Order: sequence, then structure tokens, then C-alpha cells
Amino acid sequence: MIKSRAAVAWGAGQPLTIEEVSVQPPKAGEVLVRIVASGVCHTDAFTLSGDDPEGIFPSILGHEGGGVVEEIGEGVTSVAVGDHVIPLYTPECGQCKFCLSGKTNLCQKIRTTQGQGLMPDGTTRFSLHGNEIFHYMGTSTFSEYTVLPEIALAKINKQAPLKEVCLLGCGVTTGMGAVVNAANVKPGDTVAIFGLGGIGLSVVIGAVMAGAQRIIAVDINADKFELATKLGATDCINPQEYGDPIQDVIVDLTDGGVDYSFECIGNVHTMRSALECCHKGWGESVIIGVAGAGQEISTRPFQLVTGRVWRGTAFGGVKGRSQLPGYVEDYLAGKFRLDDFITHTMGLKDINHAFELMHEGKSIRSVIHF
Ligand code: NAD
Ligand code: AHE
Ligand code: ZN
Ligand code: ZN
Repeated sequence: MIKSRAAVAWGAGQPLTIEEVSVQPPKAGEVLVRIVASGVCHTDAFTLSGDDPEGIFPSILGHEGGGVVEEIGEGVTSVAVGDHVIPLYTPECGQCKFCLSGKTNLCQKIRTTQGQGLMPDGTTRFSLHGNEIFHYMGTSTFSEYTVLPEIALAKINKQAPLKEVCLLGCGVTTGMGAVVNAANVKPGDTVAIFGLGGIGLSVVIGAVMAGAQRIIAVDINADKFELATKLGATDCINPQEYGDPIQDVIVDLTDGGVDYSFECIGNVHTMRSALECCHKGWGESVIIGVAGAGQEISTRPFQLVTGRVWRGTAFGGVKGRSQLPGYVEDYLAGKFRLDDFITHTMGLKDINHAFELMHEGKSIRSVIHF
């Protein structure tokens, strides 16, 4: 048993508190990881808000981390002590029906226990004063030490700075991956991106890399437009400045609608706008944003009858163990930058401030340094 500084979420809407939790050693097939850095994603805030049907408390949130293997459990062969790794909330067992399908990255090998805040054997490795603390998304990166199944670790190049590539543990991979895996943006295409946080801006860089000709960035916070433009957005639109529904504005701007749209907010109304701004006959809209319990999407079925497609994606459709190391190599090769996304860094003790900055619209990504 080791001690670890961790930010514990006690209940919906409550601030995290920094505790010295106990972490049990890794069991068979598990790995103890020392987290070096973790980004704070909107999904952490979503779960902390109480809107997540799978939210469990007390738990240790965090799912956008980078770290170093500290200890391996019995039978672990694919990572060794000292390896640099990115925790995967979408693991890759390589053996389940989903992994073998060639159609999805949604490995289901441990999904049930993961959603219950537990390791695959149905127990937790975290406790405080003898009381159990639950895992979150199978990753719990807001802890100095965390335990993960071997299948939930991507081994990456040690040259990569963990304080930056931790963002590939969720946000940047999700956005970039969605462009090529969920959509299939081609040179010359027109895209619209709703929400310019870490996810939406990653869609922007993915769209630029794919050769999109027109990239329409939509947000109600105009402060996001400067970075969106720097990254390659060609048009920035604030829906609050228009009298007409934003989908109508975009359809007018684009001679009938965009080829692809991406919803990166988690709002069912903007999901509808994102679908309806797509071009008749072929436009496709990708839902990335996560909406709260009880929320449902709607549109006139005629929107689909007339050729628009509605789809969604988790972790950008990227298979973590086989494909994420390649994203790290692309980053090291200078194919995209991560520093633009890191607007704030702070120690674990200031983690509640990271949530405040997000809610105030002042950050893209805060990265916690352990
Ligand atoms: P964020 O808070 O950093 O950014 C959200 C952006 O949306 C902000 O810029 C905000 O101003 C903007 N926004 C809010 N309401 C709006 C509105 N009505 N119209 C236009 N813009 C609006 O969040 P993020 O970390 O970028 O995450 C975005 C969403 O993606 C969240 O729902 C998150 O849970 C989800 N997410 C999903 C996946 C996945 O795998 N599907 C992965 C990561 C994050
Ligand atoms: N638990 C929520 C859903 C949350 C959700 O959709 N999570 C995404 C990743 S968001 C990362 O920032 C995801 O991976 N979804 C696929 C999965 O299997 O969870 C709920 O509504 O129950
Ligand atoms: Zn995330
Ligand atoms: Zn699998």
C-alpha cells in the first residue's frame, strides 16, 4: 500500500479536496502509474456537476493524463517499469468482439466495471481512512499514483513531454480523430465546428490537416475566436449576434450547408443546429459533446430523409494502444502543436481553480503538474 496525493470528488457540485489516499498495489494484469501531468476536460466538470448518469462519489476524477510506469502486476508484459504511458479511458484489448470488428474503437472488455468506478475484478484500489474511493473512467488521473488495467495504457515515446502530450489522453485526440475517423474530411471540404474549447479547437487543427477549405467556428464566447483563427478557422461566428437560427445563417453562408459539422459543446440544441447546417443530400454531423442525464436530441426526420447523416464518436474513434503512440510521434515530428491549448498550469492543490477557469470561459486547457 502506498500513499498518494489525490483530488477527491465527494459529491455533485462540491469542490474537490486534496487528500492523502491509500493506493493498493497492482493486481494481476494491472499497472501502477505515477501521473506526471493531467489536463482538465469538460467531461470531468460534467461528472462533477451531477449530470453524468454514471457519476459515482466519492471518486477520483481525471482522464487526460501522462505518466510513468511505477510497478507492474503479475502477468503484465506489454509495459515495463519506467515506460512512459498515456492512460486510456477507451482501452484496447484486441480480443473482444468490438476490437475485432474493425468498425469501432469502443473496446468493451472492461466497460461494465469501469462505469461502476471499479477495476475489472470488481474492487477499487483507492481508499481513505479505510473507506473506499471509486475510480473514474478507469483512469483517475487526478491522483499522483493510479492503477490501471494493462489494456488501458498506451506506451509512448519517452522523448515526448508528458506535460504536453497528456492532452492526447482525451481532448486533442478526440477532436483530431473525429475529423478523420467519424467524418472523413477531404481537401476542399467545408466544415462547421460548434464550441471552441479543447475539443472544438482540436477539430479545427484536424480540419486544417485534412485540407478543409472553409472552417466555420461557432461559439458564444468571442474570446475564443483569436486562437481559432490562429489555428486555421476561416470564419468565426457568434450565434448571439444573429436574429436567425444559426443553422440558417451557416446554410446561407455556404451555398446550402457544410459537408461536415462537429458539435463540441454537449448541448442538445446546438446538436440540432449542427445537424441542420449540413448540406442536403450528403452533409454529416458528428456529435462529440456529452449531454446530461435525461437530455435527448431531436430534429425533423425529414432532415435525415433528405440525406443528412447524424453520427457520434468517443475518443475520436482512435484505438488507444495501436494508434495513440502514432499521434505522439506526429506531435514530435511537428505536425501539430499542443502549447496553444495549454492556457494555464497549476499544482494539484489549485485544481478547483482549473474548474472555475473552465466555467468562466477563460481557459482552453488547464494542466495539473504533480
Ligand atoms: P469547453 O468547456 O472547454 O468548451 C466548450 C465550448 O463551448 C466553450 O468555448 C463554450 O463557450 C462553448 N459553448 C457553450 N455553449 C455554447 C452555445 N450554446 N453555442 C456555442 N458555443 C457554446 O469543453 P471541452 O473540454 O472542449 O469539451 C466539449 C464537449 O466535448 C463537452 O461536452 C465534453 O464533455 C465533450 N467531450 C467528449 C469527448 C468524446 O469522446 N465524445 C471527449 C472529450 C470531451
Ligand atoms: N457517462 C456518460 C457518458 C460520458 C461519455 O460519453 N464519455 C465519452 C468520453 S468523454 C471524454 O471526455 C465516452 O468515452 N463515451 C463512450 C463510453 O463508453 O463511455 C453517460 O451518459 O452515461
Ligand atoms: Zn475528456
Ligand atoms: Zn476489446
